[in-house]
Amino acid sequence: MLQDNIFLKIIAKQIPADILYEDERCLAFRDIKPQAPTHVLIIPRKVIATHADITAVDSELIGHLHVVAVQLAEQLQLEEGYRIVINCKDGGGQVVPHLHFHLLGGRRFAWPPG
Ligand code: DGP
Repeated sequence: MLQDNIFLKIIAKQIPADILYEDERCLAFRDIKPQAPTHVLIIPRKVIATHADITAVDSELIGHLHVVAVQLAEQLQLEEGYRIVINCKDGGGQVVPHLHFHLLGGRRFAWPPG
């Protein structure tokens, strides 16, 4: 159920996470199953299930998530570069039904992605 997903429990501090940043609109914490030396998830507090559920009212929020990603990349010393990934729905590899940006860095990334 949407209201039961693991990220809502992290937002509610019902389960622990290695939180690197939080404010009134979002949270950033380390991924439990890192795919790169640095792997951080950036999530809005607002319930948005998938990237496809973003609407025009979320424009400022989505922009904010990107600004937070840039600040984290700087803080985490990803000056060589990094990758932002948003998996959308099952076909896009999404497992947790709450919008999240993956911020990945610390290694080189191939293209096309798998
Ligand atoms: P996605 O496949 O795009 O839905 O990615 C979900 C990510 O969430 C995946 O990389 C693993 C991560 N994840 C799942 N459960 C937890 C958790 O309980 N804590 C943390 N920190 N990350 C989690």
